Amino acid sequence: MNGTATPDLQGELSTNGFVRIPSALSSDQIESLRDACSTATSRARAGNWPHIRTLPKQFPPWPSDANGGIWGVQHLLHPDQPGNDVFASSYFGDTVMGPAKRILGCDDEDMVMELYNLLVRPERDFELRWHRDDIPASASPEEEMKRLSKPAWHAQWNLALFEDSSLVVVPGSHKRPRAEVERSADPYEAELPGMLIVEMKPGDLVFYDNNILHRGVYRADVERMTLHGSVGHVRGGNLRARNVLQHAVGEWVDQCDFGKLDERTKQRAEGMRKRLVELGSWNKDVGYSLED
Ligand SMILES: O=C(O)CCC(=O)C(=O)O
Repeated sequence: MNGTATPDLQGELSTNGFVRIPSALSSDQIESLRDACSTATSRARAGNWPHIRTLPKQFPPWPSDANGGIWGVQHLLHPDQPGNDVFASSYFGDTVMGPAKRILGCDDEDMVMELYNLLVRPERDFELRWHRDDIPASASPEEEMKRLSKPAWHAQWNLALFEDSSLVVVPGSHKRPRAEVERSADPYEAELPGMLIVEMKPGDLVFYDNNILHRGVYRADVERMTLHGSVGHVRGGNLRARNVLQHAVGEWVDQCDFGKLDERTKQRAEGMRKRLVELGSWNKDVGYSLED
């Protein structure tokens, strides 16, 4: 805390690599988002939505065949995604963008639309290996530090609609190279020194640095609907462009209809979309951050 009733989100995120905001959503918001997420997930499992995270692949690009099972539904803001207005309201509204602006230390005019996806219960138990989202495991300690000492220029979050203890992080690891024990560990090591299982209740919001050392551990018998988003700062430039555009958002972002948002949120959304399109026009052939 910073001495007032307002938590120091930026400070906590900077120290630990993640920060939790309990009960960010009202029960009405949880209910309406659960409905929209159930529809999106059922369509995806039935093979009616091609933008999915398929088992057992960890990183993009993912194939669009859902037969082997899925662990995520991509592109909630896509114009063809049913419920995209509910998702747009949750992405661009103050519940998430308020804390995101405090974390980035910026105003609406600096923010760039990025990704909004859904992480779901897989059809069979599945685990992600330890990773940083934008630094490959092969990086030397010097290469890790070079990247980690640059500003993040983004905020990334998980917004849980059911209890969720899938995300495991090593607090503070977003500021240092991997220790020898982390570097030489099995990629699926169940216990790393100091690791923490991020426990979330329905409606909890957790922001985390995407280059914190982390993994996901998912169970087929535990319901999961966790909205997974990121927002950029306009100064993030091509580093952020790679993170976002590797997910092919550029193919549809100009077709999103933000007409159902209230006027203030709509203006924010239009500005954020415009800045993403501009970023895309400067940063072609971004490639992929990590490979399976
Ligand atoms: O499931 C999660 O919360 C983490 C997902 C993750 O680590 C990733 O998408 O790279």
